[in-house]
Amino acid sequence: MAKPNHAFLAACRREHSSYTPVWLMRQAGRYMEEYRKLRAQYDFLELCKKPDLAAEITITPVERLGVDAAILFADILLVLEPMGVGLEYSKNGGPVIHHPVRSGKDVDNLKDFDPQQELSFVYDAVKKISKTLKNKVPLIGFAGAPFTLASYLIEGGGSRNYVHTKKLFYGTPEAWKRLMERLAKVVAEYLNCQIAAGAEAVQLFDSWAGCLTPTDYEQFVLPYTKAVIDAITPGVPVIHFSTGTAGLLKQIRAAGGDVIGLDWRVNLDEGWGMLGHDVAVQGNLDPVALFASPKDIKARVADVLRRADGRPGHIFNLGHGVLPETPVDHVIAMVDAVHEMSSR
Ligand code: 1CP
Repeated sequence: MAKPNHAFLAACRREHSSYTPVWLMRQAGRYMEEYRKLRAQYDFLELCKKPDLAAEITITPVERLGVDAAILFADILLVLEPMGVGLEYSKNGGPVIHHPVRSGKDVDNLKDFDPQQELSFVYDAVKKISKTLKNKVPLIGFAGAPFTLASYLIEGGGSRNYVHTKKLFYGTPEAWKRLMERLAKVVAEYLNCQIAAGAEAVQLFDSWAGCLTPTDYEQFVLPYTKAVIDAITPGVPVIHFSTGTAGLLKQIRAAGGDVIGLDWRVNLDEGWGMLGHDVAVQGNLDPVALFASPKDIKARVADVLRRADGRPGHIFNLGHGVLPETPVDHVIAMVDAVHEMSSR
């Protein structure tokens, strides 16, 4: 059930609320002792595939930190496994794709699958979480955006320069188009299944879009991200997240989203000004700022809030995920500071 007066959902809709809502990307993860303990017993993919554990990992930080939204514990790369590319997470958690896609033939050899059936463990987790969180905070579902997913499929893991990815769209634009169309279709279906199971908002992670030129983004990425966003169940807010895209904000906005993510490389007021105030924003504290003293954290929170200027439609977050070594008490100090200083 939607909670229409909740601060997080109100901000997604650019409605007023009595304080600025806050949550953190990667709030369920390695900086928390509770997570590390579970992780010592289970492989990462196993955790994702056991709905009881995924639900527990999702809910623990909500209770511990006092944040205004939960984010499903899962990973953007889960949708790649049923395509038959050999997804594995190495000991340190970094993803590896054993059979990367490098040609049109590789694209055509990807397995077709039904996201409703093959990823049912995700929706089971969403159902369990929604039941537990009822009347507390909204649950955010998520998926990788087509470009960021394609970059992992093609590079075989994380990358610095995205050489293979760019070579595919420069050299074989037809194969690129086929790949992006398939990813867009799968991602939209996957997100709509999460919504049907109880997710009240969804975030599309285009974490690595910042490596693109504005022209390449427009030609090779924008149409597919837009297709995903346009296909999302009407009425459910979409957060469009990316990093390093201060020079791409016009294009990111054109691709869509009710809320646009801003990272710390742009001042929040300037970024919001470039996007236009008829869209909500999410961000944008530097994740490394959480290693500063609680006094300094408070000052940096104050600066972000000052730049948001009390306008409706600001969701406080980091500009990217919380880092594994972050002290939990500093995270709590940040959440408390946002609530205290934005209270109105
Ligand atoms: O060892 C471990 O315990 C695994 C670490 C880990 C965790 C906790 C991975 C591997 N994924 C996750 C969970 C995860 N991933 C969530 C859970 C919800 C949350 O608390 O936010 C989410 C939303 C993601 C999304 C994700 N996975 C993104 C987009 C966000 C971002 O950080 O940019 C990306 C790029 C991934 C790929 C991925 N999966 C895991 C890692 C370490 C990575 C990044 C690797 C890289 O830098 O290329």
